[in-house]
Amino acid sequence: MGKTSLRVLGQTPLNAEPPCLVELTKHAITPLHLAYARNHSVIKDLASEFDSYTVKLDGEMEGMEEKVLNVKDMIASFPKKVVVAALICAGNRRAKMQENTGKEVRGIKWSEGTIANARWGGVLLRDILISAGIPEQVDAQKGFHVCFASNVAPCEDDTSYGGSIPLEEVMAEDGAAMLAYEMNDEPLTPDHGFPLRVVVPGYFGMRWVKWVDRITISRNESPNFYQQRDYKMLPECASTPEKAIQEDWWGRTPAMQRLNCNSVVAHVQCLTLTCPDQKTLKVTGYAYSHSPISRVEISADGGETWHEVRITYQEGSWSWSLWEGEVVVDIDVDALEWAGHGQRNGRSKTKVTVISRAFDKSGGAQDTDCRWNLRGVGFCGVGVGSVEV
Ligand SMILES: Nc1nc2c(c(=O)[nH]1)N[C@H]1C(S)=C(S)[C@@H](COP(=O)(O)O)O[C@H]1N2
Ligand SMILES: [Mo]
Repeated sequence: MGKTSLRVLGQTPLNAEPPCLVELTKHAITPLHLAYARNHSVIKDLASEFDSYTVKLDGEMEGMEEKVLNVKDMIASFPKKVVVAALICAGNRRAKMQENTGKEVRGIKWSEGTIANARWGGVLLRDILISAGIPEQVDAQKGFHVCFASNVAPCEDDTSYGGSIPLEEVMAEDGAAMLAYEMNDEPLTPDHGFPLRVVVPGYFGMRWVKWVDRITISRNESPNFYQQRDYKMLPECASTPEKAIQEDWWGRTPAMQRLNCNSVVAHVQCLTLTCPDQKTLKVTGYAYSHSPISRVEISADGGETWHEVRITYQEGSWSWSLWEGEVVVDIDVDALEWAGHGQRNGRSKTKVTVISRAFDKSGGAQDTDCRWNLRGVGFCGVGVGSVEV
């Protein structure tokens, strides 16, 4: 699938992420060859079915009209919307959660590369739903959910793939929930959902249903496994899969929906080599939240002092934010040489760790106390990077 630059964590179904954060964060818009792949089923190549591919629209809302939309007609008849938005897996940083807590988490041990900031082209779901008679008044939308489903292939844990988000979010006038047919100005590739995928900016990746073929307006969230029994930040006491089921933690815990505030250190570099007892470190990384990032800070002393960094890229309301900044650290040269017993080869160096935290424009902050959860989802402990100086 042209994903040879990715580190493969699972072959069937294909799950893979870019191996190098320096490379990933070099690009404001993630090129296709660095866009991670996350699949709960085989990847269907639907090219030969494009002409007859339809999306069924139905539901239990009074006054709405059931429709079967031919994708080709839909693309031709609704205005095209283009939006930059970051697609992020809820399992991003899972390995870090396990590393930080020392407790086993269940799931693919993703590092910090399951994020793709892309330009999505498609038709607004709002336009489609209005054409089917869904009311524009917020009052009438409350309590309903838009359930997306893909029935093209059976999944690991369910016969189909599905997920939902609240109807008001889809209908928001300043929103951009869409059925996308383009990624980075090219038709979607099979692995990213050709011919049509859901794009819900500000929401976690599992709601961005690929190969979508049914949209249902319902009073309930999607009944699909991936809405009900996965992608929830279970409390720490739900410590085993059995306990989670017996004590009904899946039923009692809300589904993850909107992105949480998060930051990751991509690279720490030592800038000055001349002065032995003081080093300037250059630090880069990315951050995201459900609303635009307002500030990112770094610390080289374990969180005692924080320094604001520059945001070097942000586009519209839903892109990731790239950032870079410098921090000066004092090096205790005497302690170093003592520790090395006078041996200089390598032992005269010390490791400096830099951590990061982010804030967003809605007043949210990265919840760096983030605890362990069974499925290792939503991890947002401080971003961490280090360098030998
Ligand atoms: N039909 C379908 N849609 C899906 C999935 C899937 O397995 N099947 N995976 C979801 C998850 S968990 C994520 S993170 C994103 C990944 O999208 P990508 O493979 O285009 O990067 O797609 C979402 N949509
Ligand atoms: Mo995901």
